[in-house]
Amino acid sequence: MKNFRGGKIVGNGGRWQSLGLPFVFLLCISFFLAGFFGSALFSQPDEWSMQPRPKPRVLESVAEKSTAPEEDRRFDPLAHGKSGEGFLTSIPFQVLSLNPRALYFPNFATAEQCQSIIKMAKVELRPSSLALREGETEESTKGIRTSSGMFISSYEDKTGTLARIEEKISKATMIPKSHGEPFNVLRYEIGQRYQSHYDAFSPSEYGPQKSQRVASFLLYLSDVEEGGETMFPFEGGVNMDSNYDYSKCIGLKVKPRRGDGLLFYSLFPNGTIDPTSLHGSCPVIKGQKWVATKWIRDQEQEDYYPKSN
Ligand SMILES: O=C(O)CCC(=O)C(=O)O
Repeated sequence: MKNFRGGKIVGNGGRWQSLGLPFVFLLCISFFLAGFFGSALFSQPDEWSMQPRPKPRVLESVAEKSTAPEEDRRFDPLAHGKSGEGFLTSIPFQVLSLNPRALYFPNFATAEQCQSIIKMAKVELRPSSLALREGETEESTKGIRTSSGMFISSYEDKTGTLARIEEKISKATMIPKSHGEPFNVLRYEIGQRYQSHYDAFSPSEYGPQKSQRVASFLLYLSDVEEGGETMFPFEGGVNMDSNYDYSKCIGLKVKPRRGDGLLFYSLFPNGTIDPTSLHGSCPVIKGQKWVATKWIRDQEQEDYYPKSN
């Protein structure tokens, strides 16, 4: 039985006293060292927590899982065809959704490129317009798309910025540049939005089409403090009832970040419209949103090249 009295342990401790002070001292030192090294071992930070977290890349994750010998995993370019390239291109992307097919491209453009596009667009902005269905008028569609915008072709940009972006979009989509409409640069101020809609034109609503929009590439030119997300309300096949309210801001929401890209396909590989490609822009709540949209068609655009006089 032990009693605590005056800060000293008293009781049947005669056996320890007989072993002597040096022994007790050695025992204490051994406990201390065992505790110190033991805790250091268990709290050892791993390789990942020591370094800044690397950005995940799809190709890297495939390489990590590979069981092939090291030599087989090198990314060496091959002999290329007449229209090919002798180097590898890396455009990191994330699959955001399969219904619709939507990919996110972080840091697709530089801050300087974004600034340069805003600068050239700013002076030309007009209220954005809509392609009207039969029976619709400007009056009846008021409030659906409230941003300002302008159109610009890459050949009109003497800085070459748009041509470089267009080249990269064409690599990411593997659709020739000449299938792209001019860039539609948009500015959304507080409260402005684009209600959910399809970029492809259904012939039953818009009449026969000479060419169709296959995909859309959005390049975000600014961050937005709050709101302004690009939304896909039917993503994954949800919310698809016939009474859907197109002004709602729900579903998969993509937050605009300067320089990032978003690609989604409006058509299935068989050429029919993917109903889950319905999308829009949520209202901006705080800040301003700038975005450059490129609609990509299944046919070459007649006006892609400048008219020679
Ligand atoms: O601004 C957005 O996020 C969407 C733009 C859009 O839907 C369009 O330009 O078709």
